[in-house]
Amino acid sequence: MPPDISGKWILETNDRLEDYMKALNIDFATRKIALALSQTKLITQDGDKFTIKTCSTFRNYEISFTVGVEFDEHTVGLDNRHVKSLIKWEGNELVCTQTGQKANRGWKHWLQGEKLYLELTCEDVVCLQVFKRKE
Ligand code: ECB
Repeated sequence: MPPDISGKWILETNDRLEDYMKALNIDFATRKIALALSQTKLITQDGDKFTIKTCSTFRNYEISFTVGVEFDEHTVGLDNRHVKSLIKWEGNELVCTQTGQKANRGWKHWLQGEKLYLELTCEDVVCLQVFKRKE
């Protein structure tokens, strides 16, 4: 059985988000806003079907997918690129590869202790976010 990462999670720590945004060519002003934001993840998980909503006071971003089924992702409000995304379980890690203009792009989620981890990768940059459960 894969782990259950569903629930409401709030960002606790954020490492190298600015470098990740630079790798995605996000402009200076948007980076400064994004860096100052609190983020909340709302994850629903029903077997292989997921919805992940990333919410903030500035912008929200949502994806829905089925594990193992590639889909077209348009990162509206992030870097606004089109990628082909494929998400799989690799052991206890939920791993996404985002194929497109940017090399080595993707993310992975896993649970450790009471925390939800997210690694966001683009080119040679790895951003690490740690979330704790909200209520
Ligand atoms: C949606 C809240 C953040 C809004 C930031 C707005 C502009 C910054 C532009 C690009 C920054 C790139 C990423 C910001 C960090 C996290 C957003 C979602 C990252 C993501 O791909 O999450 C995955 C895994 O949980 C699900 O979409």
